[in-house]
Amino acid sequence: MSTVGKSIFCKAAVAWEAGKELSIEEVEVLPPRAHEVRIKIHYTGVCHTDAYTLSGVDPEGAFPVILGHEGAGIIESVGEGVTNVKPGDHVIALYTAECRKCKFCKSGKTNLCGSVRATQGLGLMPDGTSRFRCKGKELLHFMGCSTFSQYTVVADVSVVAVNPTAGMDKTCLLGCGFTTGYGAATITAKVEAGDNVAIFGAGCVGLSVVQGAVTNKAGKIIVVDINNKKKDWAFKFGATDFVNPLELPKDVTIVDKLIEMTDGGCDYTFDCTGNVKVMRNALEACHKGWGTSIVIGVAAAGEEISTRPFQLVTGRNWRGSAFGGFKGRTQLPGLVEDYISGKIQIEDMITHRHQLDQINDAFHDMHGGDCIRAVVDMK
Ligand code: NAD
Ligand code: AHE
Ligand code: ZN
Repeated sequence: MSTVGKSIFCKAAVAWEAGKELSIEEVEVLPPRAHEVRIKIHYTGVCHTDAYTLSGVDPEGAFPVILGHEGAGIIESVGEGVTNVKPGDHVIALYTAECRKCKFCKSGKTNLCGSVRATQGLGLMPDGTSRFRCKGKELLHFMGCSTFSQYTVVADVSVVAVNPTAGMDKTCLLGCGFTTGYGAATITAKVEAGDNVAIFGAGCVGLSVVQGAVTNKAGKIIVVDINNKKKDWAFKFGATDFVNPLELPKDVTIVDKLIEMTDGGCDYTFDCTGNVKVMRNALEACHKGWGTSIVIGVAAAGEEISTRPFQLVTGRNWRGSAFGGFKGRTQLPGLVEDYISGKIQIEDMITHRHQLDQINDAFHDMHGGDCIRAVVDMK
């Protein structure tokens, strides 16, 4: 029996309030309206940002909500006016939309898109309403994706069709973690051959920066992490060095150490921790005159970054990167081809797998120190 134009009742992990475990519920997923699509989510990764918002420190965090923004699935139905995808397409949800019409999209200077960002931040579809109901209540959407539901509705500008031969348990990681890190190195920084780089934080994002640095033939690729278990992971993906800042002699800071290892400082550094003190160290470990530090990590409400202005006066640059600078609809299909051809490694980063009913275990894994990415089978 066709589900087109009707509500679908399915399972979803609902975050009723901040700081509480997710609750598996039956939810109603309304049909897509004009310029919207409904996706059957097959797999979703669990990103540090999902835990961040669930913890209650996200200024945009609002509840009750269906979290998740790293998902792959198949289009079930489309609303009026949708031309970029069709039922049956294998797709990746995009938390960074690409409308190709707004000032941002047309600027040629950024991958950020203004088309749906305001309502997305409020947890609503572009028309200001929600497609999710549960126990008589409306549930909010998250980052324009809500992949912790077996079915979700997203804007047509927030989805891209990709090669259907690629396993969706892998391509889901292209919805955030892998793409963010890889793009930060290859698109935002545009690391060049021989450049010395340092990556703070060896989670899925940081290790993907390592892969981007390897692709662009960086010189030293130094991974900095306070968890020694990340050392083998760093080398596995191509790091040349690993430093645990907690193990340095008392009178040597991580900034001193990196400057000494790179003859004056790094060409590029990347914060993949979300810790504002780490962000400062990453900036100050850059080479005088040209070094650039890229903030990728997401910091809690109220946090601010600081450094002596002299660090910038003397030529260091402080930049940020969202979704690795990738334009999702234009560039993700190519990244999926890179995965299929073996140019990029994704599955090696999947350390844990769960069924939807055990999705809370994926959050526990993340905090356990042994996890790069947990992938949840939503089917
Ligand atoms: P993760 O939790 O898997 O990895 C973080 C790593 O940082 C861990 O290995 C941890 O040991 C290490 N770490 C923590 N404190 C440290 C310190 N003081 N010094 C060095 N290392 C330290 O996280 P992830 O999923 O890889 O995400 C990394 C960050 O990037 C998060 O803040 C996440 O919210 C953010 N993020 C941003 C974007 C974006 O588009 N800007 C996209 C995805 C994730
Ligand atoms: N809501 C937070 C900001 C969160 C944030 O910075 N998100 C990143 C993506 S994290 C993916 O795991 C991002 O892309 N930001 C750009 C954007 O448009 O959201 C806050 O501080 O309000
Ligand atoms: Zn993410």
